[in-house]
Amino acid sequence: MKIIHNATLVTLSDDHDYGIIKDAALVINDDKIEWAGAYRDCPYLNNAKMDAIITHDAKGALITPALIDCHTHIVHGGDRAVEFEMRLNGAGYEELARAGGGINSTVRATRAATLDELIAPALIRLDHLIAEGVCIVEVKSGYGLDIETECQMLRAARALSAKRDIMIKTTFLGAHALPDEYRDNPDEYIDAVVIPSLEAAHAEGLVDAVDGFCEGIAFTPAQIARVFDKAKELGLPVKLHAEQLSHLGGTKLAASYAAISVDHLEYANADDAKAMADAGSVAVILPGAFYTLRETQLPPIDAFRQHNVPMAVSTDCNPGSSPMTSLLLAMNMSATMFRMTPEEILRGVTHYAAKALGIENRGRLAKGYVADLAFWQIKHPAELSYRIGYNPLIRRVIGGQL
Ligand code: DI6
Ligand code: FE
Repeated sequence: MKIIHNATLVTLSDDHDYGIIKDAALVINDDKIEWAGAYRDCPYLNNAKMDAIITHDAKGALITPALIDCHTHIVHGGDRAVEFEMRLNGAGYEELARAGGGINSTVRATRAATLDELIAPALIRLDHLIAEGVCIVEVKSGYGLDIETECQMLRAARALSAKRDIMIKTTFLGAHALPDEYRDNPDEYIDAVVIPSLEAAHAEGLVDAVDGFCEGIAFTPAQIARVFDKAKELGLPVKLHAEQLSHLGGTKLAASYAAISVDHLEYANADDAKAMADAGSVAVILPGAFYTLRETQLPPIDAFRQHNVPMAVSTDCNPGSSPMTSLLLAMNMSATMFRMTPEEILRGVTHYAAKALGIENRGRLAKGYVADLAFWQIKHPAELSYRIGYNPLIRRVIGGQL
């Protein structure tokens, strides 16, 4: 057993005021939290077996559950910085597409990369997240768009967890975009590539969940439904990029498959929020893409509140619409741009992010939860959303390993 003392705990176990406990003690047994409460009430302190207890002075740190980034595309080849500059110099979208730009340039770079060439840059991005106290990162495929490269992306994602102290959750996103070779045949692409890739990746044990991009520039609800049917057949949970750029009905489709999350949602409405509430889906809010695309349609945060839809917040780290590797910045953006409260946001990068990944026992400081912790040099948890470009992390503790 270990006892952490001289700390303020942000337990998130209470429904109000973050479940803050001042002058607290946190008791850890193996990798799990055994007890969290006021130091003076700690039943383990005057224990006869005190010798077997290791105490750790947190020196006044504020401790939250470690953070969780529940929607990323950190594995991919290349980047789109030059394209970014060309756009700012006035190049049009079509001009760039003809010059091989956009998502298909990332697909080409990803296909050309070896496994190690996918892992190395992803590790750099991952290290930025880890430096901010992140303990779980979800990683999607979706830049391979052929059977071998979709699997290769997921292998690269899984390999990250052998190189860092991090849990990686892998999501199959074969229905992300239409590759050049299927330009006019989205249905054929679903049959010939997406479904067989999903089967192959699943057979290799590479898939924790199945995602899609339901959008005018991507796939229709009917096409996504075919992918979801296969996911269901394989016993895999689903999630969806929906209503990001327009209202196409992806949210209701996802809800009808009991999606664990629906993500983006700028163009979602109160009906969609209701459907998500009934299905138990988490709304994943992605301010990085909103910011990068200079979107003006705000996600319906009030409707999510009214219907008690849990909200998560994530980076959506990807080379096109959200080249962002800071979850703390995503937190700040969610407050300033979407008027989410710092408390909603902190819950959104901890236990609701876990829920968006189908994980039950993480993201709170309470008995039975895994002891994944972030120690911060701050006085109040609102500071995590308040500051811009500032990282007060002192240390991360994974699985109770002090
Ligand atoms: N939504 C997005 O904004 C990105 N993917 C998605 O599903 C775009 C990805 C890219 O441009 O590379
Ligand atoms: Fe995304």
